[in-house]
Amino acid sequence: MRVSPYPSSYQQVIGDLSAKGQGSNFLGRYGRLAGCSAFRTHRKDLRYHWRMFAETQLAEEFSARIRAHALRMANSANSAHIGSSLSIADIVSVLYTQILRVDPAAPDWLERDRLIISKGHATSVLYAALAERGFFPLDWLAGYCKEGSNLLAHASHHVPGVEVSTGSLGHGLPIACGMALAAKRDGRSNRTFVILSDGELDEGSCWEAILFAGHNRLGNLTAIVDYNKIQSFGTVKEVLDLDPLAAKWEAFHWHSIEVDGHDHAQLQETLSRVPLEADKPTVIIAHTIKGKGVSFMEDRLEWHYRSPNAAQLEQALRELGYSS
Ligand SMILES: Cc1ncc(C[n+]2csc(CCOP(=O)(O)OP(=O)(O)O)c2C)c(N)n1
Ligand SMILES: [Mg+2]
Repeated sequence: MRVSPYPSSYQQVIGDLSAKGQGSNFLGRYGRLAGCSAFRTHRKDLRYHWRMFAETQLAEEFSARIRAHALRMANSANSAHIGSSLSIADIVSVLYTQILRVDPAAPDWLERDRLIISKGHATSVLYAALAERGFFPLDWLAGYCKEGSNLLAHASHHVPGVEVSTGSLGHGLPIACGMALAAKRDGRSNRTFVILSDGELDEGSCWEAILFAGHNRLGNLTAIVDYNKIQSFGTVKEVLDLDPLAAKWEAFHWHSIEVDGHDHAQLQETLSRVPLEADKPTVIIAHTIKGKGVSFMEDRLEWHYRSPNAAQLEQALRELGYSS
């Protein structure tokens, strides 16, 4: 089996999944392939392409799993914001399978990378990803939004692996700036990532933080904007237009790049290269679709607040390749 360039990725995720008896078929298949001598003699570039393929497969399967968990959680808790969660499932998946240096056995490890989901209403996929990575048992997910559970409707730092409680929009980036500045001053190499929503950028506190990070040359900070073009009560264009979004961040001394927020290979390639410019914070503007992965939820405003009933859950899971 290959050596991963990311301390916490691929092999660790395989370990996490198989420890729980959930290793997937493709992991077994490619794991056996990697062990055979013919495969070992292949050229370096072939190994590279296989590695990229296997990592993308891993992240895509992880995405489907966390989408399915989020849908079941929304149905069981009768909670909202499923569209917002599905929107960032691919980003969260690539981060947790390929990018973040984190250790589920030591969630407070000082050198860990930090991830803040500033759009804290989209927390179901975060909880699902943390459970899949082994930060806590998968059966905790059934308690989501219910009496006696720590898994609150908005991200709670009482849950292992959640860095910061969020939900009141506009707080995540300012906190991430503080974390990145502290790491820089302490000489630590850990990175800070923060996922923001497009509607959230209506908050003035975001722009204070954008100004601050550029000024302080926080190259260890990466913001990912979930640019799904929909907020609670309308489209971003109708409510408060953000365009030209990349130019605005650039004017505040950030390096910007635009990607397809559902394209795993593109996300992986971009996230593994940050900072894209020395000593500059990076913003990744991820073009996404609210409700991505479930045909009747995609790009539909009403799925911001609705939860799927039993029949809708069944259809959604079928579309993701699950029978129930
Ligand atoms: C400070 C603050 N004001 C209002 C809200 C209520 N609220 C919840 S989600 C949301 C906006 C949703 O749109 P967007 O930010 O684009 O997130 P998406 O659901 O598209 O991910 C709002 C206004 C909030 N959570 N925080
Ligand atoms: Mg939005």
